[in-house]
Amino acid sequence: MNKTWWKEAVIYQIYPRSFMDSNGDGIGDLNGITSKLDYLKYLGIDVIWLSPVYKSPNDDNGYDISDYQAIMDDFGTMEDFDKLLAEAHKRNIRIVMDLVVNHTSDEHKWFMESRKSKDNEYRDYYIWREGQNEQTPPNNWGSCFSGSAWKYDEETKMYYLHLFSTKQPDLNWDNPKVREEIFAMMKWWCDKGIDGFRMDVISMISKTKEMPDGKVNGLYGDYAPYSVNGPNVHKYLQEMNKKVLSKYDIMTVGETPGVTTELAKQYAGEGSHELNMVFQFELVDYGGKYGKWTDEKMPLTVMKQIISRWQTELYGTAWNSLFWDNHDQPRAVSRFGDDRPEYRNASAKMLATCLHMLQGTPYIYQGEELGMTNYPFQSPDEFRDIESINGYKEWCLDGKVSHDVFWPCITWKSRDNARTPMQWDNTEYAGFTAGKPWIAVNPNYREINAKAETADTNSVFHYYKKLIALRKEHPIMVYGKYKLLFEDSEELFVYTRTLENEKLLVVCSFSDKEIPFTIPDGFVRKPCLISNMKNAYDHQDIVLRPYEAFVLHRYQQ
Ligand code: TEU
Ligand code: CA
Repeated sequence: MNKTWWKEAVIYQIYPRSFMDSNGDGIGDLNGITSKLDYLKYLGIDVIWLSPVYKSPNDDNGYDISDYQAIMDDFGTMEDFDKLLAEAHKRNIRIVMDLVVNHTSDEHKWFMESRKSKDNEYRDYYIWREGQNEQTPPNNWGSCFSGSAWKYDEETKMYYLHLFSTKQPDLNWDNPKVREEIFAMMKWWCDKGIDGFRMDVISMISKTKEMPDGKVNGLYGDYAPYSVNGPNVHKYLQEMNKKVLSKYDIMTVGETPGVTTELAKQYAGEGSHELNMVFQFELVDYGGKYGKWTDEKMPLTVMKQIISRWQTELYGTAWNSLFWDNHDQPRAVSRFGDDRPEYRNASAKMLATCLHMLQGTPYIYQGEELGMTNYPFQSPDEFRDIESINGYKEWCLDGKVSHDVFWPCITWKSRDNARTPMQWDNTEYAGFTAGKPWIAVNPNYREINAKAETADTNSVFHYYKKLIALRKEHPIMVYGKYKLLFEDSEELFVYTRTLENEKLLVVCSFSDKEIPFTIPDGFVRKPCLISNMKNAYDHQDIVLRPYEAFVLHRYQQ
């Protein structure tokens, strides 16, 4: 297996709008991020993934880009960006940009041209189709953010495709001019010195020519068979790799809804000349009662099967990316751990242990290192996210399901859980802004904040710091081979990693009860690399406390 810097790195995701506000307008910005680089350096991360900072009307908080080579007004200027990049590099921190090229904003100049007339030179940059009439779109596909995936455009009396919001028209990747423009833009950023790309819904860029109705699932037809992992996606990524990626020492991670382990080997296989790794969604897309909205919890055995399949099938052939949460997901500790006050600290550390000891590149989403929790929503007016706002309207206000039934589902999955401001200290608005924040601060900032966490050596923060440092000392954490033990347990996630004559035993309790446990032969009294409890692990039969996690290390005789 090739050794590379991005396999050994730990990546920290920043959602700039909610990270740090430097000028009191209530919106996080680039100078805010620069002011917190020392905090990130102290944590020990190697790479920042910046969610989009480009010019945008913010229909989807920057995932709707109107100019790929300019900075969003709310976030600052290109000079601020250059300063952030230089200051990060000074600290040996790399910066990976979000590349959102499945769609643009409808305010991008390409789309403003495209919609003008059928013979405009930009017409074919987007996906236009005739519908039967103004009320009947070309097919029954639903958009990710509710409603039809087609919008009728008065100007030319045709429909354009938008798999996300109506303000995010899908680009037509079959047009070679579109690809050339995107590749040129990517080179421009690489020449500036950025260190890679996280590619937004990159598995959705290639659509079939025929666009028949999809199977109705929920309220609309499913577009996936015709636009996810589509006919030319690998061809286009290989072209991108050849013309851009291969010319720079950068890393790439594809956000690939619908990816399987087999496809991951194509997208991110050693030697497939596409991407370095992909994000898979099997852990986070579990369940769904009303579209994606659900309050179902994944059984531990199911989680272990999914993780084990990815660990085993990609071993030696492709590379995993590891994450519990991001800006689109609820908070990790609330979803997979236990955010009740007595268990929050232990279960956040347990989840961190479980993830960072797996093979792959770990991603930390801002605030995860503090054990930040879901937001206690009281009313739908608190939503800021287009997906939650439209979802509430489509399912609840339009009368398909009652508020009481729907509320636990939408509050459990809402992306706004992850988007409340970073909790820096216990002053007003958690030290995020001197003004009024664009989205409410989680009221638990008085207890959960970076100032308190960095001051307390027993904190979630210091545990993450230690895990990151361990990764630098123990290549087995990066390169060791994975094996699952006790696969039928609904309480314990136990696995080993093996590298030459070294072995790690990773034990994580996902239970709020005490669980008896027999330490496998050969590991009793072996050095403990990290544990979230005070325990000697010097007897074979022990009782694990709620959410206990530890890692033992041995050399084979
Ligand atoms: O997300 C794409 C995606 O498939 C989902 O995670 C989506 O956000 C939604 O939760 C589906 O239920 C990416 C970005 O990460 C997201 O923030 C953007 O809104 C989206 O693409 C469109 O650019
Ligand atoms: Ca600001």
